[in-house]
Amino acid sequence: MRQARAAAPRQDYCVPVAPVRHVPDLAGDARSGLLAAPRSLPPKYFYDDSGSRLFEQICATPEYYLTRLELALLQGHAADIIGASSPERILELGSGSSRKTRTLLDACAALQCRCLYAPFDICESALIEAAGELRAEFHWLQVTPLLGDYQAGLDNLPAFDGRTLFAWLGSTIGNLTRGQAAQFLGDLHGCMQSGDCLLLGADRVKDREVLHAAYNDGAGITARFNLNLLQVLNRELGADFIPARFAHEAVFNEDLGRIEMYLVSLADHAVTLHRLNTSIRLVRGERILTELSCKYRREELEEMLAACGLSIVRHFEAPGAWYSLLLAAKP
Ligand code: SAH
Ligand code: AVI
Repeated sequence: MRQARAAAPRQDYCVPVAPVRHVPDLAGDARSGLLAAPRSLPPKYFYDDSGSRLFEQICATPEYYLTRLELALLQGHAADIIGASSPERILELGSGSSRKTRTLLDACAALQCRCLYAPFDICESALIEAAGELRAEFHWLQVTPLLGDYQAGLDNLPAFDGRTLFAWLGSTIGNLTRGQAAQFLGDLHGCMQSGDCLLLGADRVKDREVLHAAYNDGAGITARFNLNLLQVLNRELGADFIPARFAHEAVFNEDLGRIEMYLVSLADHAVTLHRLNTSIRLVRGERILTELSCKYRREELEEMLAACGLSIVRHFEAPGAWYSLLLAAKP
């Protein structure tokens, strides 16, 4: 008789988080955003496998100060953050490589706070890679990668009987409009239990030269990240964008307090989107808005958290008030 063998735990599996409400897919967003004037696409489509890797490379450029400043704040205050929030689970929104989260996990280990880790992202390859690395590094840690679109609602996140520290790092909040961000924080508040905390990283308004350089790095990695979106459209929608016909542009819109990133057409030309049975004509100089990156003022961040019912526990600031890391609790 053959002995039944226990199945080896799957290491490449992400738990799907079902959408609470309908959100358009790439075809829908391309129809409403690319066929319209002015043209735009949501930034979540940057993050295929190549896009996620390019983002990691952006983080290492000398101009992109955000990652380094946030990491330094986390390194300096992780013990305080874990001590104040005593999490039994850390659920990270838009976790990407989870690289900076290691500071929190190290603090958990040092404080004997054995919590679970649930990274939640739209990019499956990034989740699988990060989960594998974390399991190898933190033997005590149970990692449950969650795959989905957090803008489709949070009510279907796995229920948990215990305190959760929600983390939303990297200033990813900046990629929503201010209105969407306030609405999202309201959604998040709705799925938090009393005693849960939110750790929010957000970039601050600053000198326009510094901001400009961060989104126009000298090595051209941000340009490659932006142009990679065209490869996503070619692959997923059978489109025939020629990346060489576009240029990367990132400008700081001082009135709206945000970086706006565009792909600019370098010539008059037509592009066919076979899967949508349509084509578009772009004129020279015409722009497709691919990302917003909102930069916040200190009071704005505090007011936004208070407006959705969260109370601020700590507000850590990078030197020069260049970056904020806020810990807020649901009373
Ligand atoms: N938090 C990491 C990664 C930031 S990059 C850091 O600070 O370095 C933004 C991450 O958010 C990417 O991994 C991307 O895949 C994810 N993301 C973007 N939009 C998302 C959405 N709507 N739902 C889930 N994840 C999203
Ligand atoms: C993920 N997000 C916060 C980055 C940002 O700064 O807006 C994405 C990015 N875009 C260009 N560079 C980095």
